[in-house]
Amino acid sequence: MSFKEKMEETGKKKESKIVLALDFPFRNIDKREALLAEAQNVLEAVQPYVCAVKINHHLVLPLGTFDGVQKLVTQAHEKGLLAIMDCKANDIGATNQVIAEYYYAAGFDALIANPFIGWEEGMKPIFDTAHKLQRGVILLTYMSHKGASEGYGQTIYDEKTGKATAQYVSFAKKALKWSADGAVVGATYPEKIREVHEILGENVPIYSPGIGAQGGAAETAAKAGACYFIVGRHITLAQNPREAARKLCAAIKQAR
Ligand code: BMP
Repeated sequence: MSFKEKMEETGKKKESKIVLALDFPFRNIDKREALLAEAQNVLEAVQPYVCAVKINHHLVLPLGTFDGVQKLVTQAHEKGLLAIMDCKANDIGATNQVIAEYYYAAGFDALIANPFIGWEEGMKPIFDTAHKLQRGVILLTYMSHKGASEGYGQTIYDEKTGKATAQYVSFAKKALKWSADGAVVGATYPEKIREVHEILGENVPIYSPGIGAQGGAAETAAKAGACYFIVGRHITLAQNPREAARKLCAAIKQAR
């Protein structure tokens, strides 16, 4: 079963489309054990209301991939959740391959990569590694932050047609061509979600971050065509993470 299919199945089983971004602010490095315990507690508390967990440098750097992070991946799997590594792979293919091999070896079901590097000797080794191990690749398409327009929104010339097009439109077409398992489009740009969704249809699901702390709204993103909702600080830094996740899960269900 592909990662895309596993996400569909897990989303239905858990009745949630939320991907928990398990992110926390910087802590003194002698507080790493407490950080791991906090991450484990939040994951345990919110697991009924999410379908996957996404881990970023916030935990990989202090906890280590094959130490604390692998414990969290195992915990997620035991609770029936999938685990996504948000490494935004962005290097030459040979390096990307090693990055992918380590994260998949740690148990991650998918990783996020930057299509800017192109296919040959860039993205291809990641997809080859993912296919061999039956894991997923999710591609950045239009990021959620303010400066996203400078890169993802820039005008480029399409190699084949010679016509001007937007960078994110080209990335969305590549996500389709390369059969990516997902495309990341910020919830802060619902009009971009709509446009990318028109290109991708139901073939490549849209993962939308930027909800809450960055000002985006899950309901608006859902109506524009987002399929999964990546949510971090709105849940992890809430007074009651479980309640924050429960409420958001219900709001998304209603919007969809
Ligand atoms: P938060 O909900 O706390 O803003 O966290 C969003 C998470 O998604 C962070 O881990 C961030 O690095 C990631 N992310 C994002 O915010 N925007 C993007 O365009 C792509 C991301 O991976």
